[in-house]
Amino acid sequence: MNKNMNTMAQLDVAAKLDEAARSATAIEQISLTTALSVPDAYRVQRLSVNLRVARGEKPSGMKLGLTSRAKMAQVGISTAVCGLLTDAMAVEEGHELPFARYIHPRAEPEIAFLLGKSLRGLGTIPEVARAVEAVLPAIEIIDSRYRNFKFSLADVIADNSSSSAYILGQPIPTRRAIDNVGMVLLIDGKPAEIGSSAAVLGSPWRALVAAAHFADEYDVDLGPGDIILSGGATAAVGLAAGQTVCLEVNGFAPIQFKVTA
Ligand code: 0L1
Ligand code: MG
Repeated sequence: MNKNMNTMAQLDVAAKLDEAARSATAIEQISLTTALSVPDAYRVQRLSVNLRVARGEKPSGMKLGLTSRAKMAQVGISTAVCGLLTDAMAVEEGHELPFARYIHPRAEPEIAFLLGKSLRGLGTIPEVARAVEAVLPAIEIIDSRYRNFKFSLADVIADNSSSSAYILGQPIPTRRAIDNVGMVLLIDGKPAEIGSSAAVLGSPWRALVAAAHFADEYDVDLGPGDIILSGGATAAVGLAAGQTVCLEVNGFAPIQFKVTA
């Protein structure tokens, strides 16, 4: 095994993960053959997103991952992570999600933030709250590029924390309480996961503070118009073609989309 990854090796892994996502083809975990540290993995993540940006995608924010116990237990990792979003990952509410574009997509219920100001240098809930223009319900579609959805902490970070798509609901002003709102993810009209936003680090606002810290640590510009996904409040649900997926969050309009072949 290599001890440290040089830039060429990081680029090589980034290209491999990028191609796996583009071709919807699962690959072997990187950490099975290469010593991948967490800092290396965040560098690979950035390099793989740079490849998307070079193809014309625009950065659109950050997702927090593994911010609830249900999510941590589902994948056996108990450290919060972040990933980078681009505009190509945004799916319009009510539109279709083509299953063939993904390897083994899963949906999870989230609270999202729309930023009105930069998050850089902010460190407390009152500070980050002042940077938020609106809160929104959101469904994140995660899709690990690794076979069987199995990975180590560094593997999943390198894979942009399984980022693949997100669907946003209607924004509402931030004065609406979001600390403990009920969330139900329905598949074909039947509840598949039921939870509360409080499962996300005790409050999604804490996930926003974590996003500000990640942005400072990994030098990510997050500002007006960017979206922050706070993390799944429940375990993620595996999707199949033909399903209709709906998220109901107390106090918000529901979000729905259909999974097509
Ligand atoms: O959004 C998430 O919590 C996903 C983080 C990566 C782990 C996973 O793919 O479930
Ligand atoms: Mg998520």
